[in-house]
Amino acid sequence: MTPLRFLYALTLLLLPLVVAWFGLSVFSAIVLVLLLLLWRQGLVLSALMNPPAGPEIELETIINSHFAEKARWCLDRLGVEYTEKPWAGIVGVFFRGRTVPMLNVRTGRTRASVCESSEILRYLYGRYVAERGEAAAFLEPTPERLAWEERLDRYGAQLQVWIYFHLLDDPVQCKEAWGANSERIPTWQRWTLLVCFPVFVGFIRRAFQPDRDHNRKAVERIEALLADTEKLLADGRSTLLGGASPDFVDFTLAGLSSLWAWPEQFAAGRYDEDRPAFQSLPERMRADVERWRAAYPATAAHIDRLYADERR
Ligand SMILES: N[C@@H](CCC(=O)N[C@@H](CS)C(=O)NCC(=O)O)C(=O)O
Repeated sequence: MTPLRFLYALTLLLLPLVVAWFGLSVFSAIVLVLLLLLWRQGLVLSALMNPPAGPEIELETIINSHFAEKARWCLDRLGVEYTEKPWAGIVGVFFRGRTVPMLNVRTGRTRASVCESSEILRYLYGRYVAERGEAAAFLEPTPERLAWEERLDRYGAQLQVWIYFHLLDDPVQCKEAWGANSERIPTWQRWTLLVCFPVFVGFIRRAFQPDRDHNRKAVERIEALLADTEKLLADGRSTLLGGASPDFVDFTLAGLSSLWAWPEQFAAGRYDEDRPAFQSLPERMRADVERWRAAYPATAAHIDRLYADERR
């Protein structure tokens, strides 16, 4: 939001107070409303005449978000220039009602936004396949890849239940994971996170219901998915669906699994100092990770290899 739009929104909020405070007449209130409508129209037209400056492509994220990592990885792989705008966890969804990743692109005189990691990948393929050819082939949405992505996205959602089951009872780690200590997050967001933390925790508990029972079911589903990837990878193939080089399904599996595999090359190492150390995570969470690494060695090795070889 530009400063002028912010000022407009603030004025809109304060207007009823001004009217009540000064005991203005109905006629004066109508004049103020008309002036505000005029101001709004001015903002719309000036935005059209002077398209906002700023990056051509911007990815709004939460640093440690696994869905953001999926989109970030595909953007990196595609090799397009973009700017990342990290937010403190929950601030964006709570106050703006949008999830991350969110891609903002300049479209002529206006800007367009795409939410949902899968929709972002579809946009990137459509936008860049003609221009980049082979370099965009890893994003081609074949029916088989799309079916796997759908399953993997559900696995990503189960992982959210699992991680919140462990993290919500550990406020220090939870705040850190949401970016409370990160210098890259605007100060106002970090303060908002600290002040609103109990409300955010309540919101997440309502949204994900990460209690013992739900966590058990989530873990069952996570393990069912990992058992299936393990079967595919058992023949020694180097990509999940058997292609010659990794595609977006591999990056989706690895990016979403970053929540438990905790790879060193997460986000290509851009946020090393903003991630909690694996050893500092709750013990029961680490126990699950060790169990998964032992039970699904081919999948764990695939994820580790993708991060080591493809995410530098
Ligand atoms: N299905 C969505 C899931 C996105 C999602 O759940 N994102 C989480 C972070 S992993 C989020 O936006 N949380 C809200 C927030 O922290 O602001 C996608 O694929 O993008």
